[in-house]
Amino acid sequence: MMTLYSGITDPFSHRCRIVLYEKGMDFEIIDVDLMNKPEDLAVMNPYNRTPVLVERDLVLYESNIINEYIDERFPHPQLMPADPVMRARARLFLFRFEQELFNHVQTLESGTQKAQEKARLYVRENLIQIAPIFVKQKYMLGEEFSMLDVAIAPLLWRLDQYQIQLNKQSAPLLKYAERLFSRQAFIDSMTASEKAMRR
Ligand SMILES: N[C@@H](CCC(=O)N[C@@H](CS)C(=O)NCC(=O)O)C(=O)O
Repeated sequence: MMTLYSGITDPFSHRCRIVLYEKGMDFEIIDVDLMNKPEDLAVMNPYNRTPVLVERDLVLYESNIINEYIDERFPHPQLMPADPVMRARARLFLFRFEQELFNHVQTLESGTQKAQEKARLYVRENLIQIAPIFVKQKYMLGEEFSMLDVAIAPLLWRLDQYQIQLNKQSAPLLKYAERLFSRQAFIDSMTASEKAMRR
């Protein structure tokens, strides 16, 4: 059985929880308090961060790497595209999400006021840019839910918490976000602390 060491408010762990619930197989989640990390976290992950996935003698860290492993190990429903060209494009998108959005999470959560303000503006601009995608399609890659939707969902859930307000032109993105939040796997994936982030 897979065991996920998961931060209770950590957006990266949230991504892995979503995939585990989308797959509907057996797994165990160990809640990690990042203010009081268990000693073995640093043994499993040299960066001493969550999430970490353990399956027998396999120990993985980095949310996107964990998620691709789960997707390959339990192929239904498949979350990475089957076609190599589309899969390569999906990986490029995942990389861009990290660069333009998720690399700012730490600042948004614990940076100085000035750094937070700058990060908010940067993330906001990048989200506004992708909003038009959802005028024509339901999900990031088209009509099917995929790993890209998994990757971005925890950030969209935290917009209020990070005090990021989008403009009117971003309405299609907010509608898309509601579509993600209404999925059963997304609802099941949340910790009590995450549920309390949005009313
Ligand atoms: N790139 C990593 C980021 C993981 C990460 O930054 N985890 C944070 C939680 S928000 C963490 O464990 N921080 C604790 C620390 O750095 O002390 C991933 O995708 O898994």
